Amino acid sequence: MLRAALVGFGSSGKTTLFQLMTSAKETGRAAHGKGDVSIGISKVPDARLDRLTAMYNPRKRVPATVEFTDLAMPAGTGGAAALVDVVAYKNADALVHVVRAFEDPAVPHPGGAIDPARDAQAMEDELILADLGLVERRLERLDKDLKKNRSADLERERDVILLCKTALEEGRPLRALDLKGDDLKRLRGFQFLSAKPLLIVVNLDESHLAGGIDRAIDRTGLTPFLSRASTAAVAVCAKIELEIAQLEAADAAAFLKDLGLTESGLDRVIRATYDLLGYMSFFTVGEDECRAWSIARQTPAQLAAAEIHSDIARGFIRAEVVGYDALVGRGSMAACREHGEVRLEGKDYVVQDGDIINFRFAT
Ligand SMILES: Nc1nc2c(ncn2[C@@H]2O[C@H](COP(=O)(O)OP(=O)(O)O)[C@@H](O)[C@H]2O)c(=O)[nH]1
Ligand SMILES: [Mg+2]
Repeated sequence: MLRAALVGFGSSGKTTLFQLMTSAKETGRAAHGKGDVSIGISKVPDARLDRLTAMYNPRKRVPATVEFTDLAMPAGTGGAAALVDVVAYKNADALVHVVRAFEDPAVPHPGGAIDPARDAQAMEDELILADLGLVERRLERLDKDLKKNRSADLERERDVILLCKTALEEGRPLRALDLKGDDLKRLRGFQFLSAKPLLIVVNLDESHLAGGIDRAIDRTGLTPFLSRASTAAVAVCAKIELEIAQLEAADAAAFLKDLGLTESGLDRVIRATYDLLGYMSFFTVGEDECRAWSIARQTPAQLAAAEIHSDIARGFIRAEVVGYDALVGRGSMAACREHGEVRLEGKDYVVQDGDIINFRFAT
């Protein structure tokens, strides 16, 4: 499951967005989570799963999920430094920075004037500082370990950490580093905050929507920031979209249309997160359950099987695969079989978006 963690300055709309994404009705109370940390689950909207469910009429329809974490962050500088010790932030696949663009005299901004570009950079600086702290702790430990036991692996780790240190000292986030193979794995293992892909959620006023939501982002001054590596943006009007999300479906659709929006805030934020991380879905179908699974693009079949269960990956024999369009076009798996459209693929087959897969495995 994909995990996203919310960051942002006070009163930017983090908790409002969290509620929008997870339908958590109350503030400050979590389904589970410690202290001020709230963790909630979003169901990934997917029209293809709806279609498959209509075809199979299964007992259960199980969408893919994204886990969101919200934390009441200490205001001002140092807010991010506390995050490096919060498990849900260390483990997150992506950071979602809620940047305030809405004006509301009743809700003062801790930084004074409303300035999305300033806030984006200020949070970046905090993440970088927090990671520098981690790097220094790590280096001390490594130096001690290296004195006891010089190994090639430790030496390489030290090289990578030093590379990170240089980048951070120059004000560059680690997501911009171009590491490969084992070095990239090492970097992931360190769980640095500035190494995580960054989705900027621009929290707008309704009035900003005139002329289209995409143009609204251009007007915030964030464009140069967004050209950086592994950085993307999506705009929401968190407060009003949360109100809309609590309406009946037909009313909600009408209100969204009035705002010039074709999709809900939940849909847009999840789609942007998937695009940023290069995620896609495959499906398992049957009378018992139709289910969507999320994986990174370029995932081989055996690793995709592990998403379901490690036993299926371990005992992997073959993947029976049919494309979504073929299945929906023919109307049944049997018809696809008759037309030779169900393929038997090996463990290295690269799973495609929308594949319907039945894993054959030995127990
Ligand atoms: N006008 C307006 N107010 C908002 C919007 N999003 C959040 N707020 C309000 O701003 C205040 C702070 O929001 P909250 O989500 O708690 O921010 P957090 O401190 O980042 O978690 C609350 O009173 C929200 O209702 C928005 O898009 N427009
Ligand atoms: Mg909050």
